[in-house]
Order: sequence, then C-alpha cells, then structure tokens
Amino acid sequence: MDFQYVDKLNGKIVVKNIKNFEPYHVFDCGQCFRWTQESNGNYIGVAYGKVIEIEKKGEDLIIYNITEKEFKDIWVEYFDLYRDYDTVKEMLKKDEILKKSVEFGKGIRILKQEPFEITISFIISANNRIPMIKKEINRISEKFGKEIEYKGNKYYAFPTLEELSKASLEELESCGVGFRAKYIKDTVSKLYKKEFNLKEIKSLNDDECHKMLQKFSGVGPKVADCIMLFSMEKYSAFPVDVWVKRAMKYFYLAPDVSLVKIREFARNKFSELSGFAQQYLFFYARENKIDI
Ligand code: 8HG
Repeated sequence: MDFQYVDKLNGKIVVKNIKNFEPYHVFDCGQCFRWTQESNGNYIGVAYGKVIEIEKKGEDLIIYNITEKEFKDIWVEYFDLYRDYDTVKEMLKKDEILKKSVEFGKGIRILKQEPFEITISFIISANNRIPMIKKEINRISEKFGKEIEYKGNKYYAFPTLEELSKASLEELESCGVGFRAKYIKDTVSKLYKKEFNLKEIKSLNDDECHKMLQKFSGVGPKVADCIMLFSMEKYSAFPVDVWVKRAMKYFYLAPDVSLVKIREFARNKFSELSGFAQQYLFFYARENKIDI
C-alpha cells in the first residue's frame, strides 16, 4: 500500500505520505490520453464519468472535485494505490539493465482504466501519434459523451457503449480517426449486440484474454496487450510498439528481431511484472528519444 491515510476537506481529499507517485510519470508515460497538465503544474483528467484535479505537494497528493466515497469507490483502485511499488521496482531492479529505466520513471503507476474506453482508445492508437490520439478521443467524447463542468470549463466523459452505438461511420470519421472508424463501429456493434463481453474477457487468463481481444477488428497483438495491461489488470502483458522495440534493442537485443520474439523474450524474462517493465522502458525510450 503506497499511502498512509486520507484527510477529507470540503470537496478535496489529501492523500498523506504518498509513495511512488509522480504526476508527470503517471500521466505522461503513455498509458492514458485524457489527462492534461495545467499552467500551475496540476493535472486535470476525465475518467469514470468524473473530472478531477491532482496536485502533488511535498509528500502529499491533493485531489480536487472529489468526495471521500468516490475516492474509496473509484480512485484508490484507479491509481492502484494498494500496490506497493517499492516491491515491484526492487524485483525489476535485480535486472541491472532495467535499473536505469526504473529509476528514470520511478513515479510511474499503472492505472486501472475502464475497459470499453481503453479498447476504443487503443484501436485509435494503432499507427498513430499520442498528441493525435488525444485529440481524436477528445472529439469523440465531445460529440457523444456527457458534458461535465469544472471551474467554468466544459469537459466530456468518454461515451458509454450505449452512447457510442448511435454513432454513424461518417460521424466517427468526422472525429479524425480515419480508417479506424470502421474498426470502432464494428467493435462497438459486437459489444452492443452482446456477441462479446469485456467483463468476461477480463475474467479470462492472460493468454486467453490476449487471444480473445484480437477477435475485435483493429486489435492485433500490440493493441490487445495495451487493453489487457491498462484496463484488465493483466500484468504479464508486454505491448511492443516502436519505442519499446527500440528500448529492447538498445538495452538487450541484437538488431532486427521480430515483435513476436521481443514479446516472448520479455515475457520470459519479466514474467508477471512484464507490463510494469514495459512501462518504464516505454517512458525512458520516448522521453530520451532513443533512436536505434
Ligand atoms: O504505454 C504504451 N506502451 C506501448 N508499448 N505503446 C504505447 C503506449 N501508449 C501508446 O500510445 N502506445 C502506442 O505507441 C500507441 C502508438 O502506436 C504509439 C505512440 O508512440
């Protein structure tokens, strides 16, 4: 557990003595698309139909626009606060090569995000860049999701399955997602018609889950790994994108190994902690613009 106790004040929560939580590391390590840094350094994000604001002050984390009940019901889990990341990092740092990346991204935590939102978001992420992915998800939310007001500004929740089922192909295309519009439409329709159920997929073991997710259009091994890791608590997932491939080549492997081989190598090496290892590597490679 990475926090001591919680002080509740009017409309805000102070999480005392928080460990292993650096907002920049958590929100800019690639796992989420709906958090933005404000000019004062705080982060504002939309998740689970809520808007909250995060400030790190010394050893405390201040969360604004939140009730104690919401903190307990949603955010403790969302921020994975029950996990002791010192242990995760100690285990990973036994690998001398990984040490540098773990120390670089020491305040990373893997968020437990909402499976439907993450499935659609990572379909959008294929062959795309993070700033564009963020814009496209924002447009979809603006068009189909519920409006939420905070501090005089308008935010939009990611649409529910019901809400997104009403979107036409043309409307999706108008959000800038290009060829991925048909993948989104098809995935939403499979879920809406109950041909597939994300809760059931989440309950499968890691390998079955990885296989099942690839039955959706626009979901290959990499996107399936991201969905598993960022919304289904499957920590043996190891998504290999360009940055992770470069990091693996840079730190571990000879050049020109296939993505499948890199995934296999890493999963054998890091086992149940593969997903965490991947995030430290992704953050290190992207922040340092490793080019190999
Ligand atoms: O956190 C991520 N890990 C990996 N391995 N890939 C990611 C993450 N986040 C993210 O957006 N991607 C993918 O990398 C999506 C896109 O293909 C590319 C952007 O750098």
